Amino acid sequence: MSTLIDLKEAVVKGKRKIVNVIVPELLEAGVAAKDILEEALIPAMAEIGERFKRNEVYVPEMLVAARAMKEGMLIIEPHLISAGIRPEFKALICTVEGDLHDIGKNLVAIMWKGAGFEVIDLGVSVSKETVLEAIQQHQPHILGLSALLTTTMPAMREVVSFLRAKDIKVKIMVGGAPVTQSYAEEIGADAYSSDAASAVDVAKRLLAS
Ligand code: B12
Repeated sequence: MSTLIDLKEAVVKGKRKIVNVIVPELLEAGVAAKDILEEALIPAMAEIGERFKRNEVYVPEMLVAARAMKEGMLIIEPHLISAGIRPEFKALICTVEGDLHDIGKNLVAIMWKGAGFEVIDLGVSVSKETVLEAIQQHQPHILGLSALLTTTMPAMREVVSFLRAKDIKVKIMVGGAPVTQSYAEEIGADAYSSDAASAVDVAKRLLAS
């Protein structure tokens, strides 16, 4: 009989076939979906995030781990919903208008999901008007904006000032290879993070403040 430790290990190693076997096995044995999430899936993503920060693993390892986590999540999601477990925080994320890069944004979305956030991903090349509509519809606590091109960084600034002008209270976090802490401050974003692993810590700190 597999354990939560085996599941965590399988996610860290990105072994999604094993995850697809262990998760139903644990549910069958009466382990609560909440425990599977909080004691195996989330710690696995936290661990891979730490390893990434220490340069022990790189983006490909993070992606396979994330995919394994996602498959585990898919299996437990209906159980979490029927148990009435609601994520503590809701996040909205997208790549800004004109920019089609989504690998980094997807990683941040996955790490946020891994940390237990509900994440609504609006995709790539998203206009400020679409962001506003989505905020009004979903009422997220945090908005993540990604830009990979120096030519699309101004679109990031536009989203921030557009939302501020409309007095939208959402916390805004920005990232992407050309984006920096000082750029985030300059455009009035609430936070910046250089990678998906620290995006979790930074978001949690921001939401606690
Ligand atoms: C893959 C790629 C593409 C793919 C994108 C596929 C996809 N589905 O994303 C394709 C082929 C489509 C592409 C197209 C183009 N690309 Co391109 N692309 C890249 C490449 C090689 C990798 C980007 C990547 O995925 N990195 C890996 C991820 C994991 O890293 P990341 O995105 O930085 O994300 C991390 C952090 O930045 C952060 N992060 C990211 N987003 C967010 C958001 C938040 C909220 C937070 C907190 C953190 C965060 O966390 C992530 C994970 O740790 C880069 C080169 C490079 N090494 O960066 C060029 C690069 C970004 N591309 C570039 C260019 C020029 C283009 C094109 C204009 C090329 C062309 N002439 O057509 C087009 C533009 C298309 C468009 N309109 O967007 C340039 C940009 C130059 C510049 N300074 O503006 C780069 C730097 C290549 C280069 N050296 O010239 N590209």
